Parts: sequence; C-alpha cells; structure tokens
Amino acid sequence: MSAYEKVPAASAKFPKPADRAFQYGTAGFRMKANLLDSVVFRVGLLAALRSRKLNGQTIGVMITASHNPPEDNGVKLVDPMGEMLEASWEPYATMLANAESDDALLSTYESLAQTLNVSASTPARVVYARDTRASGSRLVAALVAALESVDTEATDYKLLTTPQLHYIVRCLNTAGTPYAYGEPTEKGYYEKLAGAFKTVMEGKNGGTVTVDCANGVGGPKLRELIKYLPSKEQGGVDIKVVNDDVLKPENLNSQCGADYVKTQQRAPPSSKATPLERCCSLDGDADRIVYYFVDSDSKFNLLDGDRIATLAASFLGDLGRASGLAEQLKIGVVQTAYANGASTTYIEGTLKLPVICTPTGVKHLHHAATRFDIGVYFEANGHGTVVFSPAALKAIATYEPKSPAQQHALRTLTALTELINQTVGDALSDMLLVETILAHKGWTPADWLGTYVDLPNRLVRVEVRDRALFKAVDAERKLESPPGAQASIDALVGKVRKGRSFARASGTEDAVRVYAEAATRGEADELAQKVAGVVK
Ligand code: NG1
Ligand code: ZN
Repeated sequence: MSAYEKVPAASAKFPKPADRAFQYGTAGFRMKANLLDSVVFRVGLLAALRSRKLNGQTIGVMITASHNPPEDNGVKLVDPMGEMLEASWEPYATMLANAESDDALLSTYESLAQTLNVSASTPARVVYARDTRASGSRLVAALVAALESVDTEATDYKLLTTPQLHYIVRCLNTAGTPYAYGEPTEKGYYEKLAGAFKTVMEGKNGGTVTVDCANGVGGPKLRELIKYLPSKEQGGVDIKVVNDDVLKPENLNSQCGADYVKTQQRAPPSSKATPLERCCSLDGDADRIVYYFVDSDSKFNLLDGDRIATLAASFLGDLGRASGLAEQLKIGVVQTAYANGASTTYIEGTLKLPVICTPTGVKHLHHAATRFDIGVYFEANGHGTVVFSPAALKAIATYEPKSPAQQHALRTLTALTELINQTVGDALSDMLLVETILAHKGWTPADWLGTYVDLPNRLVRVEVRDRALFKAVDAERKLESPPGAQASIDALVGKVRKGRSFARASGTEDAVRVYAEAATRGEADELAQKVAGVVK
C-alpha cells in the first residue's frame, strides 16, 4: 500500500485542464487563475516532498502573480533559507503539474520520492501565504487539500507580501541556531525592520515619501509597518500611503505600481505629487520598488533598480571605509544585461567596485551576490537586495572600533544587516534602506539622480514564431542561435555611438525582448527597431 494513497482522491477535486502544458519558470507558475487549481495542488505535493527530502525543514508556498493583472495568479516555492526553490527541482514541479490523470500523478510522485530517496515517515512542514487577489483563497483550498493528502504539518500565514513569507521561512529554519534570523511572525518582521531603522536614523532628519502600493498587499502591510516606525518628529520618515485599495481586486496593478511606472516611464495618472516630491511605487506583492520624481520643468525622472543598487553600493562602501573594515568587506554589485550601461560605468569607474552580469532572474543574481562579502544585486525593474556573507557578518560583529567615528559607522553597518531583508528583494525593506541613505547623505532625489546620466535606452517586445529558436549565451548578451543573428546585431551596434544591444527569449512571456542603448534617444530607438527587425 502506498504511503501516498490519499493523493488520487484528493487530486480528483482539482483536475488538470486537458491540453495544457505547464512550466515552472523564473517566477514559478503564473497564468490565468482559473487554470491554476491543479497546478497549486501539485505544487503542494512537491513542497511536502522537498521538506521531507530536507529532513523536515520548513518550505514556503507563496500564491501571487506579482505585477500581473488581477485575473492572473501564480505559485512559487521558497527554500529553507528563504531563497527561491533550488533550480534542480524546477523540472519536478513541471513534471507533477503535467501528469495527465490522478493515477499518473500518484505514480509520478511515488517515483520521484523513490529516485530522491525520500521517506514518507520523515515529517513534512510547509507554511504558505497569498497576496490580495480574489482567487487566492480558492487556490489555498487546493494547496491545503494536497498538504493534507500527504500528511504535512501546515501553517496558514494568510495575507503577506512575498518577502515577508521568505523572511518567515528563514526564521523558522534558523530558530535556535547561531544564525537565527528573527521571530517567525509578521510582527517579528515589523519589529526587526523598525528596530534597525530607528538605530540607523539616530541623529538624522528623515524626509517625506509618497508610496504607491499598486493596490496590492503592500498597502495594508506598509500601514502596519508604519505603526512600528518612528514618526518624522522622532527622527523617522513621513510616509504617505496611496493606491492601497485592496477591497476592489480589479484595481490591483491597474494604472499604478512599480511595473507600470518602470515600463511606462511615468508616474501613475492618479499621482498628485508636486515637482521634486519624492515618490516610490511597489509592485503587487511588494518585492519590487522604484523611486521617481517630476522636476520643476515637469520632466519625469525614474530612479530604478540600477539607481538603488548604485546608491546602496556607494553607502556600504562609505561605511566600510569609515568603520575600518574596508579590507575585510569586499563589496560587489550584480546586474543583468538590462542594467543601464551608465550605471555599470559608474560602479566600476567612480565607485571602483566590481560588477558581475548574470542572466535574468533573481535566483541567478542572488547566487552571484553571495560570492562577495557584501553583494548588492538589483534587476533594473527594482527587484533586489543586499546579502552579507557569514564572514562579513562575523567581521562586523567582532571588530573592535579604533575611534568614535569607526564605532558609529560600525553601529550603522550592523543595523543595516538587520534592516535589509537578505532572503530576497523586499520593497518595504528597500524603501527604508533608500530613505536611510538619503538621510545620511543629506540628498534629495535630484542629488541622487545627479550621480550619473543614464544612457537613452529602449526595450521592445517582439512576437516571433518560435522563441525556443533563440539561444542566448554570455549572460544573455549574445545570441548563439539563430545562426547569423548575432553578427547582424554586432554590425548594427557598431554604427551608433555608445551602442549596446541584445535580444533574448523572455522567460515569462511568449516573446523575444530587444534592449538597446546609445548616446542619444534617436540612436537608441533606431538601434532597437533595427535589431527587432533582425529577430522578427
Ligand atoms: P523575462 O520575461 O524573462 O524578461 C521578466 C523581467 C525580469 C524578471 C522576470 C520575473 C525584464 C526585462 N524582465 O523576465 O527582470 O523580473 O520577469 O518576474 O524586466
Ligand atoms: Zn513581485
């Protein structure tokens, strides 16, 4: 008799839509919510299997479709240290999701358990949460049915931002160890961030910031966080919350949010910001953030992930030097090919820090960032964070400061390791980080923008017959196939000043993306159009 004999009957309530092929991609599974019930059920089975494989460590399941429209939803797994699911397990998720019948699902599951040497008698522990989408609670029911069918200890954390769930997973798995990450509760998250923020803001004057919450889960969670933060009078920041309507699900990510602002290169139409007022936008599950302001000539200025990365790297460099730890804390920045070339030049030339370029997808960036003592990583779209190596944390914790100035810098550095959500990009934590740095540097957003000038750039989405034909290499900066395409792109790039362009198949949409930058707007646009013509 199978240890998993309850699976087929449970699965029968969540039948797989016929003629559908599912794939666990960079963002887990993501699609129209009405297609997702069977997928979520099967992801639940996999979460239990992964927990058993890891001796009962807690695995997280997040139900969200981030910046996608309200009718979409998605599901992704969180590994024990709060990272994304290990890439070698993604194909298992895909296999389970595509099993055509309940019996086929059982046999796929059993053979996976056998191949992976997983014993059904090992405990399985899973925690889960969801964003504010209307379909979320229905999908949670599918998840719960799966977890019950394979005898899993499960805890419902209800509504959370994606990074809050990542935080909780890490807390649960490190409790009682020397690497304990915090209280595994939502309150513990707020207390950790707020406590660190109070310390880093001591003696500083915070500014005022308007936060567009994309009408997603970030709204209520930011309002909760604010209750723990010092007010502006107490040395904190004045935070104005807008677009935090979660009662009308159709408003989610609609004409607002980080993705809207980044792709449209404009403030949400509802914005009432006056010139030079500092604003930021979160995405639907609050793991991305971009800043922006309109200047006195009504020009819109975006401060995206590249800008947050350069700001953070510059501040951490300052603190390394001021604390006397510069030698022991090698800082590096990780970007993708979508980072503006001017940001890369600024990091290497002005900040004198190394830059690594990885393929798109946070798991690649995160992994590369762990190669530094302090690794700063951001995608241009605003998803990113800073990770500190165990050696860096030890150096910071044990260094004996030689002067009051060193002591002060060290105190700030220590608090930053608590303020920053090191598990994954976190819009709320990143916002407090940016506010802290601007307060320390005494900068306005215009000062921040003035550090370097972005190269004009253009991102084009090209519909192609078969995107699988497009194979990219060299961190997605070059096309290996179709044959000849790269040579044509190189020839076009060579004709414009400061030209750079690449094409790659999207991992989340059925399209090829073309990016181009050049010395002038006209040249960037023309280069993008011509390269789009090559891949069409
Ligand atoms: P794809 O569709 O593979 O380009 C997009 C974003 C990524 C990342 C993923 C996951 C761009 C150009 N690409 O990937 O940065 O966020 O979605 O959500 O923004
Ligand atoms: Zn997101």
